[in-house]
Amino acid sequence: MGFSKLRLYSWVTALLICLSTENLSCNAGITSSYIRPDFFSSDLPLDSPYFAVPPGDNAPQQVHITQGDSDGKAVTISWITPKAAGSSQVLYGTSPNAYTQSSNSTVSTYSYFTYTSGYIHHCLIKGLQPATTYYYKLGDDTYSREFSFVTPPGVGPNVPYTFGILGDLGQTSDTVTTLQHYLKSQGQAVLYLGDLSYADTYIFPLHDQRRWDAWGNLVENSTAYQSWIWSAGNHEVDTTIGEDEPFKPFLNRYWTPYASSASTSQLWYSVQRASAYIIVLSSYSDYSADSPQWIWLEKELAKVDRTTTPWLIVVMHCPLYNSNESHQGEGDAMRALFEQWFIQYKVDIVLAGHVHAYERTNRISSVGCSSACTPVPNDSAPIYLNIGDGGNREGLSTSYINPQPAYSAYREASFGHAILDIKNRTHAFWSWHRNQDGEPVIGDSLWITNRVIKS
Ligand SMILES: *[C@@H]1O[C@H](CO)[C@@H](O)[C@H](O)[C@H]1NC(C)=O
Ligand SMILES: *[C@@H]1O[C@H](CO)[C@@H](O)[C@H](O)[C@H]1NC(C)=O
Ligand SMILES: *[C@@H]1O[C@H](CO)[C@@H](O)[C@H](O)[C@H]1NC(C)=O
Ligand SMILES: *[C@@H]1O[C@H](CO)[C@@H](O)[C@H](O)[C@H]1NC(C)=O
Ligand SMILES: CC(=O)N[C@H]1CO[C@H](CO)[C@@H](O)[C@@H]1O
Repeated sequence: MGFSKLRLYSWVTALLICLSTENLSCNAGITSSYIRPDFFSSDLPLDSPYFAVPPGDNAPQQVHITQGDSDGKAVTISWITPKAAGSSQVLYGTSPNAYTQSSNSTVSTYSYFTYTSGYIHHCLIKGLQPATTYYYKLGDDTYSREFSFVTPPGVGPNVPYTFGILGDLGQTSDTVTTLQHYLKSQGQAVLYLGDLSYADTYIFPLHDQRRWDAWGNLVENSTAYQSWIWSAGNHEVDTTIGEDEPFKPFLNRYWTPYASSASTSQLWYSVQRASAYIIVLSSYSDYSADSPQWIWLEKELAKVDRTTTPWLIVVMHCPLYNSNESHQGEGDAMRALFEQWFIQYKVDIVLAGHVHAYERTNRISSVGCSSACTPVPNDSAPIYLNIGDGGNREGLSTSYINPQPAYSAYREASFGHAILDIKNRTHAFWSWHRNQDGEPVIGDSLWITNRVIKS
């Protein structure tokens, strides 16, 4: 795109943002005046081989799985058939080609302006054995496809587990690099930090829903084989003039096991996986005092038993701390409400995306001081990790606050992904991998010691 077209694009996008009922700020209800700078990496074209659909007229595509209950004995398998509902069955079992069990899916579609989605299938499979490989088959006799996944080990204090951390992926050539590096890692499940397809950045057609389908196919090499634990970002809000139902495409396409953690919304929930207790929050839903999300989180934090799940991890889209000029201060409202709880309950790490760069803070707190205060070291506080660098079309956030604030331990405006390798109840190894290097090269790393269980 030429310079003047880019300017026009930015201007029209900004106008649409102002007109939409939701806003890009993390302060639910207040519109951010932030307008992105004039540089973008382009999305791959819709006919890119990375978005190719499987052969067969109505073959299942965009296959993805996620945890289906609170402790990993269930999985939800989702897929889309483009032309007809077709078979709603998942055949599965513990040996390839010997499918001893079956389960049926729900099927639905949604419309967005003139776009109508394919047939979206969600199939909840319960009663799975821990640490077991399951093979599954979708489709009918003519167009069937087979995949497999490994269930997590049973929940317990000393269970090692490796999480991949990805955020703000989009669908550019940088996205492909991030994914291909992640696929070579030892990650067993993904904690996804929000902002998936960036379909909402399109104006012709407005919020181009074909980009959701393209994205579903792009990430299938990972999402069909391991659970991605989803959180929603500002690009999932997806409202614009004439389409005012917030999160419509996301909620139709990506299920979460919210009911099993007594949540009333698909957008915030918790799961236990191995030795980790993961709390997912929604930066773009109401979280003000006494809102449903606030009430749920207050109860949820009190439920966590660190002798069973020593690792307490909070996932959200908008960071509570970052020293980046991009999106400055957007996390302040949530920080004012939740930071004291995170310290009280000794949350180990808080993961966020949104700012297109990598940053790791020291353990610090701003509790009890006004907005312009300097955070102080606090051993009970979480480390705040910002991994919004999956590679989307909006490019990197490169302008930092200088000098680097004392709370910021490491920051770099490069695309990449991170790995959280939980070794046992006391130690986890954190590593961040920038795209310019091969996957085994570590850009930043740290041994993280558990905040509660010390030996
Ligand atoms: C599940 O789907 C299969 C194949 O479409 C069908 O034969 C069966 O009746 C369905 N079972 C239930 C309980 O709906
Ligand atoms: C996914 O796997 C297929 C088959 O190996 C490959 O052709 C495709 O490029 C892969 N996609 C990505 C994003 O790496
Ligand atoms: C950490 O922060 C909490 C909450 O404000 C406070 O009660 C505690 O005293 C602080 N601890 C240290 C070591 O500063
Ligand atoms: C946990 O793993 C770390 C790193 O391998 C090791 O130093 C530590 O002794 C282990 N702790 C326990 C309780 O097993
Ligand atoms: C989003 C965010 O947390 N931005 C912060 C950037 O850093 C300044 C101070 O250095 C904070 O005031 C902002 O809140």
